[in-house]
Amino acid sequence: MDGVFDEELTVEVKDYAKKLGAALTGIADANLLNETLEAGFRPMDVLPGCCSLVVMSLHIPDGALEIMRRGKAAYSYNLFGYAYLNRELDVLIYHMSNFLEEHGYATVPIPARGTAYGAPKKGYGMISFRHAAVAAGLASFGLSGIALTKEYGSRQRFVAVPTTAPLTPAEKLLDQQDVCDGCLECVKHCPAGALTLNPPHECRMGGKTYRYARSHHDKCLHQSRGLSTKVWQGAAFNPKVDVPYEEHPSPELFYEQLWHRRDGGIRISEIAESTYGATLCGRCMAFCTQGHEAMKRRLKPDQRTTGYADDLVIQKDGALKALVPKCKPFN
Ligand code: B12
Ligand code: SF4
Ligand code: SF4
Repeated sequence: MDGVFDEELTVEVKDYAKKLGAALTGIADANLLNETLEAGFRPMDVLPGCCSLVVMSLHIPDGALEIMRRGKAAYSYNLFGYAYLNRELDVLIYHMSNFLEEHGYATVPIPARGTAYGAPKKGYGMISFRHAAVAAGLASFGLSGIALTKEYGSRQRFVAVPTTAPLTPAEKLLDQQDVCDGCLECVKHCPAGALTLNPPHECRMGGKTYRYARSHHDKCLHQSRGLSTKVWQGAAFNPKVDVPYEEHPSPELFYEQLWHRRDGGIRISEIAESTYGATLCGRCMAFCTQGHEAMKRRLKPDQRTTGYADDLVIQKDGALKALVPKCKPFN
C-alpha cells in the first residue's frame, strides 16, 4: 500500500480485536491479495478503495479435535470447531466492522462460513480467508491447503474484514517451512482422497511461493456433509448410512441426498444444532502434525501425561512421543 499508515488506529484495532476475544490478529495489505487472488475475488472487487484487511482467528479447543483422534466422538468438534465457532467469528466480524465504520472507514462484513448463494465460481468465498491470514503474516499454507500458524498449527478458523482504513500491514510473511514439516499426515488421513499434490497448487504472494494440495470440492463436501460413514468410523455422531458418491450432483440430486438418503439421526441433529451435516470431517486438520505439536507445547509438562494420557507418552529422554492414532489412515 502506498501512502501513510494510521499507526494509532492500527494499535486500537488490534487491542479491540483482543478485547473481543480474537486469538490472533494481523493486518494484511490489500494490494498483496489484489495481486494474488483471482479477478472477482480480490479485495478491490469486494470494496473499492480497500487498503487493508483485519484478519482474526479463533482457536479450536484441542480437546474437540483430540477426542476425534481417539475415535470417540465428532460431536465436540461439530460445535466448538465449526458451528459455534463460526457464530463467535461472526461476532468478531460484526463488532470489528462497526468499529471501523464508527472511525469513518468503509468495510464489508463477510460471514465466517460458506460462500454467497449463486456465487460466480464454485468453492470461492468473497475473499479467501486463508490467503488473507498468510498476507497478514499470521499463517502460512500447510500442504493440506489449511493455513497453519506457529501458535496453533492447523487448529483455528480465520476471518478477514476488508476496509478502506490505512492500517499498518505485516512487515514479513511466513515461509511455508516455518509451519509445515511436509509429513503428509493430512493427505494420508483424508477419507475421500480429495487432496492431490501431483502437481500441487502454486500460490505466489509477496515474493514467496507456496505449494499446497489441490482439493476436490465435491469429494470433500461428500464427507463433510454427512453422506459418508468413513470419516470418524465408530465414533458417536458419525453417520451410519453411506450415500454413494456421484460426480457433480445437480442441486436437486444434492437436496435429495441430504434430506432423503442421509442418516436420519444426523438430519435431526443438524436442525437442532445447525451443525451442517454432522461430521464436517476435518481429518486433515485434526491429524496435522503441527496442530498436535502446538498443543503439546502449550500443555504443562505434568498435564501431558494426564489430560491426553492415551495419546502421548514421555520417553526416557523426556521427549514426548505421540502414539499411533486409533483411527487408521486412509491410503
Ligand atoms: C469453499 C471453501 C471450502 C471448499 C473448497 C476449499 C478450497 N480449496 O478453497 C471445501 C468444501 C473443499 C472446503 C473444505 C474445507 N474447509 Co473450507 N472454506 C471454503 C471457503 C468458504 C472459501 C475458500 C475460498 O475462497 N477458496 C478460493 C481459493 C482462493 O482457494 P484455493 O486454495 O486457491 O483453491 C481454489 C483454486 O486453486 C482451485 N483449485 C484448487 N484445487 C484444484 C484442483 C483442480 C483439479 C482444479 C481444476 C482447481 C483447483 O479451486 C479452488 C476453489 O475450489 C473458506 C472461507 C473463506 N471465505 O475463505 C473456508 C475455509 C477455507 N475452510 C476451512 C476449513 C477448516 C475447511 C475444512 C477443514 C472443513 C471443515 N471442517 O471446516 C476443509 C479443509 C479442506 C482443505 N484441506 O482445503 C477454513 C480454513 C481454516 C484454516 N485454518 O485454514 C476456512 C478459511 C473457513 C474459516 N472461516 O476459517 N472449504
Ligand atoms: S475435510 Fe476431510 S474430506 Fe475434506 S480434505 Fe480434509 S480430510 Fe479430506
Ligand atoms: S499434516 Fe504435515 S504436511 Fe500436512 S499440513 Fe500438517 S505439517 Fe504439513
